[in-house]
Amino acid sequence: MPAKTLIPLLGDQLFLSISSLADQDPDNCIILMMELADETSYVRHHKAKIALILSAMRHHADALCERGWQVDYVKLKDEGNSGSFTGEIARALERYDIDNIRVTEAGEWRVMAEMENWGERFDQKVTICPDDRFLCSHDEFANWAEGKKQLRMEFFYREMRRKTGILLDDDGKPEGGKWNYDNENRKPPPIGDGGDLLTPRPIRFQADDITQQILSLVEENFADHPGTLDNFHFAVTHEEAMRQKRNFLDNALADFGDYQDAMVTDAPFLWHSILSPYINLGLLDPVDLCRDVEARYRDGKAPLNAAEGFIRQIIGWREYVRGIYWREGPDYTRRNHLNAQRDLPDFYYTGDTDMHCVSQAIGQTLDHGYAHHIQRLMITGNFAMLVGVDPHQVHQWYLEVYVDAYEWVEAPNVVGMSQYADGGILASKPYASSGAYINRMSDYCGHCRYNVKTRTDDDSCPFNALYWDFLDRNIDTLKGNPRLAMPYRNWDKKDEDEQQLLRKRANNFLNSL
Ligand code: FAD
Ligand code: DLZ
Ligand code: SF4
Repeated sequence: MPAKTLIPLLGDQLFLSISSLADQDPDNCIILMMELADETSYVRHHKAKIALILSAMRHHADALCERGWQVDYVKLKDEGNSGSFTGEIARALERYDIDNIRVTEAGEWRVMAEMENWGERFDQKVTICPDDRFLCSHDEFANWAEGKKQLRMEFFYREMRRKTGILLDDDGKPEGGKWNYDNENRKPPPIGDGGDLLTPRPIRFQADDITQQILSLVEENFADHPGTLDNFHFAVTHEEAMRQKRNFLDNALADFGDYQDAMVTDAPFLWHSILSPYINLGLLDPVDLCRDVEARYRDGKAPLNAAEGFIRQIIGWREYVRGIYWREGPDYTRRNHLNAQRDLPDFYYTGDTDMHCVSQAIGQTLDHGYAHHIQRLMITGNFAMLVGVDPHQVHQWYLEVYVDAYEWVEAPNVVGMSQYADGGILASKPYASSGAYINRMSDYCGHCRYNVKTRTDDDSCPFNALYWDFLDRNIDTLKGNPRLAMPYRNWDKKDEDEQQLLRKRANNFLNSL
């Protein structure tokens, strides 16, 4: 028997044509999939996140076997499981006659550093293949960024539109005449007079035997991790992820554009796709998805603001944040431009706070491992930044609690976009807001014990005083930012008494945390 190729396949590489498998002969390869203590525990992942990944891994192993691949699958509790990628490869090399190792690059610095050691650690030749699930390679992003003072997503996104031809007309011009319909993505929630709201729902997939076993495994081994499995409804196979994709295209896409930023009490999903967990795992192809969305627009089934708004998130934001992550290096998650030092409040793990917006966003996060973009940015992220939580703790929390969280996508969104801890590489100004924004975009304030209209009373919305206190506290660092000129002018216009009252209200609140 000739020696074979060993192909370690990581838990977020569940893509049937992942680069490590391309052009390989199934008869000459052993695919190694590993459930590992290192990966299940490098942060305290939400129980649903572990369940989704392990169940999807087991289903993917079956799908590969059906296609003729030989898969060696190491389960979490298998005897001798060393708990690490390196340890399991070493054990596999004892089981098989292997002459080379092929792997697709990892999605984060921590695992990439481990992978880069394999060449020295093992006698076999190691080939690390680029991850071509992304449109923009590392080199391409570096070339685009080269020499630019500011790396703005909008210009990167236009390049990706040109590269794919998505939503371009025959002359290569943007469909409808504009590249970006962001200002048509901001309608408040369409709640009727009776408070009624009909929204589409993500499919709730039934747990099969494999998923049932995983749910028990997670309950037994990760009881102290945040979140619950009570609502576990995720797709765990390629076919199920495709069904959820069709469900989104048929029932939610058309209104996605209008209500992308809206927030509603007890309505966690609204018109969002709930596809990020599957795209990030490899169960769905992001560019195929964008082409499906474009087709719905061209067939007259979705308006341009919905199609463009959705496509921008994927070939724009998603690719752009990945580029920033790899460009900025492994210390990115330790950045702390505003020198914020407070500990993350305990209620981030319980949702137990009188601030209704925060309680809603955290509550649904613990229930489902999901919150949509504006909840992550303008509720939990905004609050953490206003009160001055250490951004590394904020980063850890986001990495734990969202089922779609992998460092390459989570860290730029949290450290850069939501906490401004990278000093403005990703966002041109901090996404700080008072309660007025939350009131405009949600029905939350009507259900809250705080008064969103006032600023300095004991029952005033905490976001209001915290917003001014944040600007005041960070005046030396932020005042020179031209995009903050207006808020600072408004702060300067307040008389000393009002400034003192705002500081006092903010401090009372901060002391109560
Ligand atoms: P939709 O609203 O339906 O959007 C469609 C798709 O666009 C998503 O599935 C996702 O693939 C992509 N997308 C949208 N916005 C972004 C973005 N800013 N960056 C990258 N992709 C985007 N996304 C993750 O996938 N993992 C994370 O860990 C993550 N952490 C975030 C943390 C913060 C503080 C913020 C502000 C955003 C974060 N996002 C993250 C981006 C975004 O919130 C999620 O992708 C989105 O909420 C997923 O839900 P959905 O599939 O219903 O998205
Ligand atoms: C996130 C995760 C978890 C919870 N468990 C595993 C696992 O047991 N085995 C595995 O191969 N991958 C897992 N992952 C995903 C990895 O952490 C991910 O592949 C790395 O973060 C590199 O992107
Ligand atoms: Fe949130 Fe303030 Fe509105 Fe309450 S009043 S829901 S704390 S924004």
